Amino acid sequence: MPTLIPILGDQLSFHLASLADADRADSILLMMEVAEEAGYVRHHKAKIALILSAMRHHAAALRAAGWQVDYIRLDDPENSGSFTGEVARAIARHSPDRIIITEPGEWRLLAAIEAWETLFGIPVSIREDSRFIASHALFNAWADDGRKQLRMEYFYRLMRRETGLLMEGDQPAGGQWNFDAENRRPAREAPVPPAQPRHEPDAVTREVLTLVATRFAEHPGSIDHFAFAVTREQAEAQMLWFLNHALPGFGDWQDAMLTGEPFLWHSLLSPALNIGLIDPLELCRAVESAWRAGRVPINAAEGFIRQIIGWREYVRGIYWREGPHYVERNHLHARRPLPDFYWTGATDLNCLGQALRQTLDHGYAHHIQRLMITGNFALIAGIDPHALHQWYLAIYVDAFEWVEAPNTIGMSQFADGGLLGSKPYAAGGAYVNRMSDYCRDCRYDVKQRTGPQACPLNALYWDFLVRNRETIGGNPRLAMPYRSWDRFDGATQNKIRNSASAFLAKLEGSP
Ligand code: FAD
Ligand code: DLZ
Repeated sequence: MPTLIPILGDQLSFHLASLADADRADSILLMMEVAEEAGYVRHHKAKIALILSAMRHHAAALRAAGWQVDYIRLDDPENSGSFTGEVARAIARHSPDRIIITEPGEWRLLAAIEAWETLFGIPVSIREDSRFIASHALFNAWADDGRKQLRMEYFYRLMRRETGLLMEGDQPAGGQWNFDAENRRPAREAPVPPAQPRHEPDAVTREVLTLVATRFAEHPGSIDHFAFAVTREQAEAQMLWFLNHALPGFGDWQDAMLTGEPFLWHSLLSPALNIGLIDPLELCRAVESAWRAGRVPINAAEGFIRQIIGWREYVRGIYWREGPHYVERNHLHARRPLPDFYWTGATDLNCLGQALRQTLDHGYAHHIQRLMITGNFALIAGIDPHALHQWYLAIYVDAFEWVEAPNTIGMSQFADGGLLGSKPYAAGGAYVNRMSDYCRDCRYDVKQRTGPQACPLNALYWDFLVRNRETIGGNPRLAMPYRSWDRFDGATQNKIRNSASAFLAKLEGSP
């Protein structure tokens, strides 16, 4: 009797733990397009298209490599619509004597898979996902090692030592662990960014795009510009393009935001990494080689490698360590509903409009847009972090809960009370004006604090600090802004708070 090996839509790699010792002649690989996965949050059309197209291409590659693949298409008339339903049908077809699966990327699915053994009466082995550098045991050993705080920087140094990346013996290459101080140059100094390559849809992708356009017409976002890498070859081409054209400027300009430039010096590799088309370590080794060959500066190579072996591995460790209820945390008791304009882009704050409209157009925004535009607005406006988490999970093509939730709940909304960040990433208009050209074409004046022309972020920022003083007022990293607030006279303080209240009252009825 064969072994049934389900392969999920973000497990599109030949190097899966569940395949490591599998016998091609005696294994059935089950790949399932199911409506439940498109609907547990209302995913952006481009995200559904990316996953279905990449799954179809991967199934063909697996077959070409000699694997037996049982592939369930979304429009198969018998499709039950869920992983559990499809595994039940596959068991009836193949009578396997066991199931082996690589762990999924979400608590929700892990719970469903853990129920299969009892439900189906055959052994189910769930294997740890070996596509990550840090195992659960390694992360937990680090976290449990008598630390008061789980700071990414220290975890990152461990990852550098574990991988040997950018190391000279036991010392960091270039004499420093972190070159961030040389990064983050403001947008107004930025040269013209390199043009991203397009991976033109082939017949498989075009068929998926038609399916998505009809079946998921009500879902947010556009697929008109769809050009993501959906095969390993395209992902490798994207990686090569990045190494040659964007990586040299990545360090300097990683925080810059420019009107009409959604991608700038970013790699757009998160979808390929997260669904398994590219191996993170292979990518980091290629980046290191580019630095060692003198093709890119150290601040670019180190800055990029830190995002992958530092942040990416670290947020995953936090997600699994903190448990399924992490996504419900709400340290600041923020309760305001998510404004409708997050789904439409229809807002007259130009910074938000720019970030939201490119998100709807592409399913993509870069890190600082996610953190300091859409995330910052939600934070200072007191938006319910769980609603925001569901939005991020739905709207970005690279969003899977293990990576999205700690970034949203923790880094961006401080809803976990400071597990990921030592202070909330809250900012007024001055930050946006320094790091972007968005304020130039905005109907609001970034220099004004109150009044009808004033940038709403300014009053909201102060209002956020005052509203949450009881919870975060003792944070030493916020001592300076609280001192500044206390120096305003009473009339100014009132004006600021009234401006914020008036804006927030209108927001309830947005757009
Ligand atoms: P680049 O700027 O080229 O960076 C290179 C790579 O580093 C990325 O591909 C990614 O794999 C990794 N990386 C960078 N920052 C982070 C980070 N903070 N956490 C994890 N990996 C990181 N990333 C996701 O992959 N999926 C998500 O669902 C996601 N949600 C986010 C939500 C919020 C609120 C915030 C603030 C960040 C989120 N990120 C998420 C992190 C980051 O914004 C994206 O990884 C990045 O924008 C992807 O674009 P890129 O590949 O062009 O990245
Ligand atoms: C996100 C997604 C979507 C939209 N559709 C499918 C699908 O039809 N089949 C599939 O195997 N996976 C899909 N996925 C990805 C899963 O939701 C993913 O495996 C989980 O989010 C766990 O990370």
